[in-house]
Order: sequence, then structure tokens, then C-alpha cells
Amino acid sequence: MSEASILYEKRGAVAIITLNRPDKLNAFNTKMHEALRLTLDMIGRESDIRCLLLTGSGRGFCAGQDLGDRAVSGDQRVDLGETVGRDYNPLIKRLHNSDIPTVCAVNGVAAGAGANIALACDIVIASKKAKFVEVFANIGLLPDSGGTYHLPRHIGLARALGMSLLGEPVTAETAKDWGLIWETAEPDALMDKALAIAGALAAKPPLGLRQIRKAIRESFDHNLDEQTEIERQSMRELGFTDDYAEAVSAFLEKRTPKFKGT
Ligand code: T3D
Repeated sequence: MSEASILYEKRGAVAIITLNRPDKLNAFNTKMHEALRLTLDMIGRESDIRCLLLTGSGRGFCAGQDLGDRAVSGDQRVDLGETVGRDYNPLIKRLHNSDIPTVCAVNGVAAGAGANIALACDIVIASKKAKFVEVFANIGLLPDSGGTYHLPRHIGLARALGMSLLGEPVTAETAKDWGLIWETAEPDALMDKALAIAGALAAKPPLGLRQIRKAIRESFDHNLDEQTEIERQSMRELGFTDDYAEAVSAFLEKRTPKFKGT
């Protein structure tokens, strides 16, 4: 029997998903998309999970679409609009709109949709051996999976266009310098560092984190008046939560708070 293309593990309140087709640098095929969807559905049903950590097995993080499934002969063509609409777009929107924070530990090369799936996560930490490649221009496509949305927002127009048009690898160190990702790590230390970040997020009041993610992610679509009004409304809602009351009490009583997610 072939090995599962998606591995799932729960460590405390952290759900760890590992893309697992290492001989293909974890490139996506239809089965892997389906397995990932089912795993995310399951995580969505588990109320005690407070953070999602995504990584890859072997020497790569993800090489995007498995091009072995895109080989055509003669005049035959594949409708990429269909597969992007069915598989990639829902995945990106799911990560973007996730109720829980998402951390991506990029263990090796992240190319094509693989790079853009990583960039859809809240916090990206990459091995110093990793690289990010917007390969699309090299094969006559354009950055999908939210690439044309996230790249200019993360690194500005000049770098987004440079990465997308040239299709050259960007090292993890450069990605960090540019603000494309949060942090780098020595390869051996990557998972420990990523788990520490995920654990720290899982220990914080979840309702507050949810509002932070939403407000910051949606801020690009608002002017200052609109955004400060969103902040006011969110502060109002969060100020009524049990976790805020607990945080203030714990601070004043000099003890560690216990958050319930209410
Ligand atoms: O549904 C749709 O199709 C639309 C959505 C599209 C989204 C996309 O992601 S389109 C972009 C598809 N991805 C690519 O074009 C990336 C192709 N791969 C590469 O450019 C390079 O492999 C990398 C830059 C990622 C890594 O280079 P390197 O030198 O570190 O590794 P390698 O030797 O090229 O690859 C190692 C193995 O993985 C190799 O297999 P082998 O020879 O050892 O048996 C290679 O064929 C395989 N591999 C790498 N990427 C893919 C792949 N096999 C299938 N599909 C891949 N994308």
C-alpha cells in the first residue's frame, strides 16, 4: 500500500500537517488535495486545537502542482481553471480565513503553488536551506494560489514583479530580509522553533488572535476611518470576553492566566 500523502499529528493544542510525497518534493496531485481537505475538515471539528502547523517531509516543502499529471499529447489540454477553482483556491481561502492561527515550517524548496501556500499562512519560518521560487513564468503560467495577492502585499511591487517575472529562487535569508517570511532557522532547529511558535500561539486567547488575524489581513481593503472603526468594534467585543477578564486578573494577581476561548 502506498504511504499517505498527508500525515497528521496532534501535539497538545497544535495540529501538525505534513505534506508527504517526498520523492516529488511534495508536489500536489488530486489525491493529496483530497487528503488535505479531509484533514482540515477534521481539524475544524476539534475544538481543542488552537494552532495549525504545516510542513513537508524530505528535502522539499512543496513543488506545487505535480507536473506528471499535466503531461498532454497532441492537441490535448487540461483546464487549469477547473483545478485551480476546485483545489488551490479553496485551500488558500481556507488558510486565509482560518479560525485558528497558521504556522508554516518551510523545510526545503517551496515552488509554484507550494511557495504561495506557505505565504498564505500567518507565520512562516524557513530552514536556511529553503528557497522560494515563483516558477510560473518559466512554464507559461502566472502565480496562482494567492501569489499575485500576497506577494505585492508582503514585499511590494518591485520585488513581487521581480520574483514573478524572473522565476528565480529566493533564499530563505533574502526572504526574511524582504519581509516575505517571519524567521529563518538552522535546518536541524526548524521544527523545534516552529513548534515553539505554534505552542505560544496555542496558549494565547484564541478569540483575540482571530480578530487580530482578520483585522490585519483585511486592512489593505480599508481606509484609516474604516480600519479604526473595525478596531473599536473588535475591542468592544473582546473586552466582554472571559479571557480578557482572566488576563487582567492574572496580571494584577501576578499569576499565569488560564484561557478558555470564551
Ligand atoms: O492544476 C494545475 O495544474 C494548476 C495549478 C498549478 C500550480 C503550480 O504549482 S504550477 C507550478 C508547478 N511546479 C513547478 O513547475 C516546479 C517544478 N520543479 C522545479 O522547478 C524544481 O524541481 C524545483 C525548483 C522545485 C526544485 O529543484 P531541485 O533541483 O532542487 O530538484 P529536482 O531535481 O528538480 O526535483 C527532484 C525530484 O522531484 C525530481 O524527480 P526525480 O528526477 O528525482 O525522479 C523532479 O522531477 C521531482 N519534481 C519536482 N517538482 C515536481 C516534481 N515532480 C512532479 N511535479 C513537480 N512539480
